[in-house]
Amino acid sequence: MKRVYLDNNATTKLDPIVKVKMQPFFEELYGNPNSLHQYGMEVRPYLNEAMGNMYDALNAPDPDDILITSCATESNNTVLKGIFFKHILANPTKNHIIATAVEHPSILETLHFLAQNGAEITYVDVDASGYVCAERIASAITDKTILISMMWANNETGMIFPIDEVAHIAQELGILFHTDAVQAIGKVKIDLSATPIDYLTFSAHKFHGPKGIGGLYVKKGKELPNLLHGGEQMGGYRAGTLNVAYIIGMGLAMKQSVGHLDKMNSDVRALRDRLEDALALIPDTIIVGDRAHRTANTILISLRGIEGEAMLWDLNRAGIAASTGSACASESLHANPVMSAIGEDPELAHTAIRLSLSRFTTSEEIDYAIEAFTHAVQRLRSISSTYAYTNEAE
Ligand code: C6P
Repeated sequence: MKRVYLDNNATTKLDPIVKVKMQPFFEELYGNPNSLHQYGMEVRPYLNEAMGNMYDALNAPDPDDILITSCATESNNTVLKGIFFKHILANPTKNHIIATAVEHPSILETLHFLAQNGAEITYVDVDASGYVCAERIASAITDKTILISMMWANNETGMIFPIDEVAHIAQELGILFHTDAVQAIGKVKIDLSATPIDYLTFSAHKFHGPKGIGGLYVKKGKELPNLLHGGEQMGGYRAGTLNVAYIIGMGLAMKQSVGHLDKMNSDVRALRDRLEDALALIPDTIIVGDRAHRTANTILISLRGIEGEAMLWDLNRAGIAASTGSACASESLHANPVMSAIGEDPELAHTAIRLSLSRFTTSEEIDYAIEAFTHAVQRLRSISSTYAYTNEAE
């Protein structure tokens, strides 16, 4: 059966050249980089190269830190809990955190936990297109605000948020600024020397690196308390033997992705637009967000009268991988939380399908996806009495 992978916001395939680069570190180059013998020492230049790739890709100034974590969820927990321990516990008069209402659960659930422990949180709503403007964030600031945490691009809608503007507002007011850039690497230009970001989260498997490795950029002077005690790795900040092969894979994957930024915004965008234009011709569909403000690979479409999960199953039978939204919420069959936050029509939240391409997606795959998607909608609508009834009534 033909298989087409259109769930690249959930995870991506490993770039073949990244796999080749990682291989020796599972075989002959297996030393612990903290060891003082040859086995340890011979690994270090490769680690330095990988870290250099990440600093270059993000244009991060040299004195700043990039901490290696196991995933973006860990990076997000680290920054929020670190700020709570370092700043809010020390000075409870500055206990206010601002985030958008559509952050990833690793932000939202950590904030709920911090709220139970004395932090005050404002969740800023998005508008009907899934966007939130800088003025809306600014109007939530109080003299108690210590941190603004705002994702760079939303994982479900692909909407790109005004990070540069908000980062400058935060800097001017002396407020810490964190961005979850998981869905932005390789899709939008990131320049940490120009945009005053204090903390930035990323995860290798979203840009064709391996799963189980991520990072947190920390600006010089904005250090957080130690996360894992018990060793000198990561400057003592996160003890534990480094995951050498994966760090090397992540470094090259980030270099490759950022190197393909133009391709993402030309070739991948053209494929996405062709798919979107074809799906928009299907009656009773809503595509969320102006595509000029979305990452070039993402479509979130709502199909009136069709349950998202039913559509997923039909697509899956045709070999197409899509999702109803965030993969980590897929085991609970509730409404798509981002669609709920966008509001208006409650049916939207149950009928959303996310399609996300990558630089490995081909034109033939898009042709096949258009055909299979259209066929699935026709089939499901033909058996849905609710849809038939609503249509007759109109
Ligand atoms: N979003 C999705 O289907 P991890 O799995 O920890 O490396 O990444 C978590 C994460 C954090 N922030 C954003 C914006 C994300 O999109 C994700 C992962 C996947 O949308 C899986 S839930």
